[in-house]
Amino acid sequence: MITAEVRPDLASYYNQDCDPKNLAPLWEVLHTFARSTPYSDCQPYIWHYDEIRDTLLKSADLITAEEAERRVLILENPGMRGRYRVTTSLYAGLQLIMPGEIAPAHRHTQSALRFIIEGSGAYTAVEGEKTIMSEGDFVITPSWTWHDHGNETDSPMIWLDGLDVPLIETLDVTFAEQYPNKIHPTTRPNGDSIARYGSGLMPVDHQQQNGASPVFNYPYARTREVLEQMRKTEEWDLCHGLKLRYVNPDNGHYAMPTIGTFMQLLPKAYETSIYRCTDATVYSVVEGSGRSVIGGQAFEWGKRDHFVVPCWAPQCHVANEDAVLFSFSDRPIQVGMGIWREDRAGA
Ligand code: 1HN
Repeated sequence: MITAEVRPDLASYYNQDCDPKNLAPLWEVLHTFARSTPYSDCQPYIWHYDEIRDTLLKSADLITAEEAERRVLILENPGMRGRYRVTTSLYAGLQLIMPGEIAPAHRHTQSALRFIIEGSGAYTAVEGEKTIMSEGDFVITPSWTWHDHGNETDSPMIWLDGLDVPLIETLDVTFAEQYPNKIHPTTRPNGDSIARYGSGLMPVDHQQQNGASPVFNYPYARTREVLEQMRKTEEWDLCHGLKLRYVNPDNGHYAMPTIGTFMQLLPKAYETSIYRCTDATVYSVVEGSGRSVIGGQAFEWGKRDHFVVPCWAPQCHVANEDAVLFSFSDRPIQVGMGIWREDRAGA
């Protein structure tokens, strides 16, 4: 690397010729763009649910869901504190909604997922259809769709929010709008979208809308049944155990254009082979417990814990008992751009 420190002629060229004209020499920084392997500020990390649950519940004594608009504690990656993100391109948070509360209707260009962590019976409404949510359900609110949440039960409800906030910020395409009323009117019966689009059928003249799935709740009961049925054939993947991706029935792609979501089963004592991929991934433990080694660091996990695997960090997992893991990443973007890579090492 040529540096201005040992070349005073270059230093004065940079400062006096280039800098006033908003010009900068590529040769000083080319090595940071042209790397042989990825660099990331994102660090492997785990949030143990039993250590953060009380902190989240305490927020309800301090602020209402309506005051907060969304009462969420952001899972901030320790390598990117103050940048409101869990990986370089994605945001994650845990949202709390107490009995009787409403999180008012709005819409934005960011795409969002909810993955239900604790409680059942609260609803998310998307574009006039309500869905009642239960633990393990995966719910989407596609870009620019009106959505509100409400809890008409008598117990708190907590879910994981995953959004492409940092990605949309990078592109500068952040738009948002408040709905004039707290709640968007309900125009379709509960269960309408999954019946129409999520049952291996589709209205004959249905036209694809915006690249997101027309199914907006993928209930855990169905997902779990699929895993249980598939385990009977004992066809385990060496790196993943049994791993499924959530799919948009319109086009066979991911449920949303920017965020890929997955559910996997690791049977008791299963030890995955070392694996790495370029999409930094957030995991949510749905059932069971186990241990992962991520970028050389060991993490013990149990139900409702959340952990992050950075881009290209080697990962392997062992289940102490049958374990089910939900995960999400920006894989659809990387695949669409033709830059996604994986390395299955020996497997
Ligand atoms: C949002 O709209 C929700 O609708 C949650 O529940 C988290 C984080 C950033 C921007 C919008 C929600 C969000 C968000």
